[in-house]
Amino acid sequence: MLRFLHTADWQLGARFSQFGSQGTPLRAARLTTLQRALDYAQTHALDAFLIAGDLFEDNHVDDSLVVSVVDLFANFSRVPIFILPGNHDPFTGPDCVWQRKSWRKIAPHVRVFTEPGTHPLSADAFLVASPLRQKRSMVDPSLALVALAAALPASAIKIGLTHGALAIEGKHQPNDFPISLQAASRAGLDYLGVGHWHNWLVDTDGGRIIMPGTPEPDRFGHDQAGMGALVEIAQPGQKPHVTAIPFATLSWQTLTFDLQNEAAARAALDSFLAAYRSHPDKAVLRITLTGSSSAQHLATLQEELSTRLAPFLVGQLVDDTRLELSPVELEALHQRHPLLSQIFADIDQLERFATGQNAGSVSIARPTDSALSLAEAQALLGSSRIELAQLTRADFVFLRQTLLRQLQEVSA
Ligand SMILES: [Mn+2]
Repeated sequence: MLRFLHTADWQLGARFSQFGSQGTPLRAARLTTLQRALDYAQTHALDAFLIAGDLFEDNHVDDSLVVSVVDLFANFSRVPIFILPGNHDPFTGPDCVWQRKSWRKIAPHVRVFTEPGTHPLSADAFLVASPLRQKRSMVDPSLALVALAAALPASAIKIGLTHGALAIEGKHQPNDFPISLQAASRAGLDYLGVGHWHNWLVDTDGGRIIMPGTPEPDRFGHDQAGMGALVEIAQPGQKPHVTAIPFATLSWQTLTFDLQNEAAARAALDSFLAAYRSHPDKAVLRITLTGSSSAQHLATLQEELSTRLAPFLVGQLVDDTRLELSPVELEALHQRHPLLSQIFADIDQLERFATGQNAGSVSIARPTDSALSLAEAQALLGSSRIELAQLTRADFVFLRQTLLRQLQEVSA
């Protein structure tokens, strides 16, 4: 029985610059998670720990990080560790991260594949690896495994390791190392461990090509990230038994707060925040505000939410709301900006012509504002080469919001 842990896409040294100073704990979490996964492999006496590319964010990461990683590997001397350069950290030559001085004192149980190669995993199992040596390529990196696997004894369990995009129609770029969906069976491999995409993906080539995703989530919306693949293979030709092992340190969670129904949004917010109150130092939270609101109400709400998010490791507030004028503001617009009021009436009329719908609650114009005739509308749009029928409701919502925001900026 061969048992190993397949991981990928650690991207140590990722900057998270969009989070400012909050990026520091996000970076640190990735090392903590690596330590946890190595500890798991050693505690369970696994035959190997595989890193299928992108251990590092890029070839320019701090030297102190490389030293930390080399030291960390040295602490887990009872599990053989195999590392493959990926597209983030390709083995490109003298300037790459794999050529730093620190690697010269790497422990003997750690191997970095700087070129395609073979390594025994047990008496009857072998690893064949095809590292990346550039950032982009149209060539399938698993092709190099065919000859390597063919040279192995027929009775051996054969494990492949490489990095790239699975060549799923419409889901990959042709220059992103496209890996054939039959790459494992084509090379006669029992298992092909790949890395690149950050979500768990295990149903390719009859369950023999596995993409475990990143063991530590690095963005919102990756709900299938945070795991490593525990792989058990009883004998050659037998389907691998794969178990997802959760390793993530941090939990990335999002909530949409819809101002159209603030009571319901507040109830959802309460339970959302309550779920992470016991471990606020592990929570990376994003709240997206949607719906429409007056500028004043929005400012008050943003202040309140910022306070409520403050106890968490990362609390991000995204404003996706639309501006709404109060009756007083609306009256002021009509009084002080009659021309603008007329423009809003024309927009309403255009929307009726284009979509057959009335503007409804978003209407800003006065009913008394005279509106365009169909002939005038067509003449106006015709000179800009716009087809009336091509305009959608979203176009009109965007148009009104753009005008209102500019008006707010001018009058602020
Ligand atoms: Mn990658």
